Amino acid sequence: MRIDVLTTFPEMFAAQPPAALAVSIPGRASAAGLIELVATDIRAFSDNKHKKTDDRPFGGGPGMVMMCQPLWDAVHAAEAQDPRPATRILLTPQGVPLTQALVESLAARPRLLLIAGHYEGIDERVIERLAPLEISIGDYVLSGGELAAMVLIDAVTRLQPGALGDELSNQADSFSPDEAAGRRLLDCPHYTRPRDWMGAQVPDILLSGDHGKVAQWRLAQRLARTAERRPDLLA
Ligand code: 9D3
Repeated sequence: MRIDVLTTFPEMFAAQPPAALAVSIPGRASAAGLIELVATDIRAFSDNKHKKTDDRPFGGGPGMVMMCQPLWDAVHAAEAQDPRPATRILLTPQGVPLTQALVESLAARPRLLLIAGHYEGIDERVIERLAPLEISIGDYVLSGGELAAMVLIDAVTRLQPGALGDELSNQADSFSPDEAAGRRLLDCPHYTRPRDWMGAQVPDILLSGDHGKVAQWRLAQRLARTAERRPDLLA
């Protein structure tokens, strides 16, 4: 999969791959050539002699607004570099929430083109013409879309065929009935040696050697935790 990132802070993606994606599963996937990450500097496409990419908002108010032209030209220049059709994505607090279901859909595409902004906003007319999928990574305020883009890249990268190493089995073959039914549950608690740590014990069932009982207990733990912490996932 090819992933383009369009940004006015290309230095965040200058390292190949960026530090946050150079280790663990994304690091291995990069080394194996499963994802190809290409950063494009939107500023390089400014027609303006000062390489300006933003301007003051019509109607007044604080902050600056990204202009249409540099972003429009950057998108088309990036898309022309490769014949695979790109799924355009704008990272924005106004987007649909990123979920694992959406990640799975995006992971199956040949090419993603991610647009990250550092502005109060982007001129609505270029968003309308580019018609990107608009995605948010949650209800909190970031300084820009670049870290959100890296979160999305991490999530889709680990789903590329071959990205999960031996130490992490793909869970597709061990879905619980609830997951098979499309309900996503929180994980169960985990324990390792020693059996007694500062007087705290490992639950007896995990030491019983009864794999059926262990599986039952884990599913019950997952359902209880999900009901307690994330009732929205069961609704
Ligand atoms: C003054 C209104 N602000 C909205 C709360 C404007 C604004 C804040 C932060 C505009 C852009 C940003 C930068 N954030 C992102 O680009 C962003 C983001 C986020 O802040 N939270 C969750 N997901 C995302 S995806 C991109």
